Amino acid sequence: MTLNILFAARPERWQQYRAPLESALAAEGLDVNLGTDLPPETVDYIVYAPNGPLRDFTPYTRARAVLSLWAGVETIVGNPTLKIPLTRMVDHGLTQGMTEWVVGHSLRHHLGIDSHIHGQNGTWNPISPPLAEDRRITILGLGTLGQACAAALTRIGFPVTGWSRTPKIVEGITCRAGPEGLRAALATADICILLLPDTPATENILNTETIGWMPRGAFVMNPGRGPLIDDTALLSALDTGQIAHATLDVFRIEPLPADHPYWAHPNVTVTPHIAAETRADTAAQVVAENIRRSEAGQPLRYLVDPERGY
Ligand code: NDP
Ligand code: OXD
Repeated sequence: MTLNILFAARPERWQQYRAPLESALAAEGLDVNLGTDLPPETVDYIVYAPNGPLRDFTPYTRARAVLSLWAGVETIVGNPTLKIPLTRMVDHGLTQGMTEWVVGHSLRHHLGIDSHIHGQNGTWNPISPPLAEDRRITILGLGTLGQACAAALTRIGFPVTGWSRTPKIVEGITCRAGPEGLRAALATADICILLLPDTPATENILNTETIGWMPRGAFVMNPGRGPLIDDTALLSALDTGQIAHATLDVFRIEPLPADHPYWAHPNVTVTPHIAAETRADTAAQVVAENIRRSEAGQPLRYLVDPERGY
């Protein structure tokens, strides 16, 4: 049977994904009709990315699942017209990219690299940075990406604490969980990395009170989602020195408006939502495998729980 698969994303994504999806679906032994404009009542699966044309899922009466190309699903999970299973993206390229971004920016702050890049004024100032074992890192969010980053940072020698919604045991790191575990997790956050999803429970998780729980002069890195941070509280903590520097990849409004105070702040680094990009080749394989599983009556992988919102 030929499966009708709708690709619902921004037009430029179609150019990027068409060939990888076609070959990954064929490799799974699936006979498909893949397109961007199929009659809704004929569609069997929807491959989805934010900012595309699809808002109303009601006409897709036959569709069996929506497969997100993004790990973060906050733009779709609360859509009241979505009544079928939704999967999120878990993909090697995404995980490896995030690990590299997190390790790179952590080492920048840990080693004080900026002072050598920007401080070449003829002064010989041989102050050595501490060893990794003396710089504590806390990762808020201990899922696919948080755990991968924790493993990489631990290998370098950083003592890592992770915080999640449900209790966990992860070898080599200190695990804290739930609202009652947040204060202890932040108390050792010389560097704090946000890898939480954007849900009602995580909005403004870094605010005036919780930033105050962190050691003075801590570094904040947010590759998670913009709403995790109360921006006013962060700017004020940067001004008082409670936070030494914030490296931010994600924002409430993207692209970050040109007049946003983050751009001009000397202790903020903005990266344009590039911490981890879904790579078409590997992501297409994840999507194809899930469609094959669904057709074989096996459970979908990486299912989103609409109640939890991630
Ligand atoms: P996962 O779903 O695998 O992990 C989410 C983690 O957050 C889990 O450990 C979960 O806890 C924890 N969590 C969720 N809600 C709470 C809460 N209320 N309190 C405490 N912990 C909570 O997601 P990923 O690791 O794959 O991705 C994380 C986020 O990274 C994505 O949602 C997305 O927003 C962002 N992202 C950003 C990218 C970028 O380029 N900047 C690229 C890809 C993703 P538990 O384990 O108990 O469920
Ligand atoms: C994602 C992202 O969620 O790129 O995949 O932010």
